[in-house]
Amino acid sequence: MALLSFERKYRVRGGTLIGGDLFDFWIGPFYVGFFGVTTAFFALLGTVLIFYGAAIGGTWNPFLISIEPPELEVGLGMAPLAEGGLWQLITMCATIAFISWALREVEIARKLGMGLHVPFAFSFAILAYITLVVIRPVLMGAWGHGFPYGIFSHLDWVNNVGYAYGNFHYNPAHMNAITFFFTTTLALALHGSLILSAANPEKGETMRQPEHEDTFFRDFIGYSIGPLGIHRLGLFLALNAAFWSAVCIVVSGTVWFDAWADWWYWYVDLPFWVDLEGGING
Ligand code: UQ1
Repeated sequence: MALLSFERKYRVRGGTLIGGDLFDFWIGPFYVGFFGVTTAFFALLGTVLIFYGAAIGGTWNPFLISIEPPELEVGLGMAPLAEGGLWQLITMCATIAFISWALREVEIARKLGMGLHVPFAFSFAILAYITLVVIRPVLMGAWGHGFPYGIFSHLDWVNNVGYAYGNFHYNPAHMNAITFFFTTTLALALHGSLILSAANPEKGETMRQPEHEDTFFRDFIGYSIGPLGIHRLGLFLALNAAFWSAVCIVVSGTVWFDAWADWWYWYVDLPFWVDLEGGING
């Protein structure tokens, strides 16, 4: 079935979470829905506020524009627009727009009778963002712990927060996150190259089947995870990368306040050798 006739066949009414039939229509190729309207509204409003912040911020250099969160002294109160209030409104707009986008994915998936894997996956990215600008600032008692919205300024923030805990690479949750990020790229490199090697032959050559893909890996390492399994593995790896990123920052400044390298003294302090003569404490 050609793509366009397929789309016509499956552009069905229903599956909406809110609004019934009211927003149940398409604009060109795009499904609208209640959450399409809220996404567009809050994305646009947030963008306008960013431009307003840039206009009163003293530079139009795109690398230097920065929307700063309130000073720490403001705590969890509301700040004047030019003193972090814009950051607070933009954060609200972004959060509502991101969640609306996920719920629009839910409505589209429901229409098509599909699983909710895509919005489930996207919600991990939303969780990572909300952890940085809402959950951790609230746990620490000040919006000023959120990161600034600017290209260089957010890099500086990551640098400064990292060194506030000594060396962030010693953060065990950060280690997990990095390992999952790297393993995700390994999995996608293996998968993408394997699929192209079988499914995208030279002109005139025949396409190979999933059995060939399985056989390649059985010949190679004695094991194939299978054409469905590799996608389960990929989703698992990618979601864990986002999840452990959120964990590694939310525990910094809430349950752990020192250099992350010192966290590892739990190992040195294990009862087996803590009092041994000649040991690190003896
Ligand atoms: C794999 O086994 C497999 O099944 C045939 C794929 O599906 C097409 C893959 O893309 C990859 C990369 C593998 C190999 C992966 C592991 C973890 C053995």
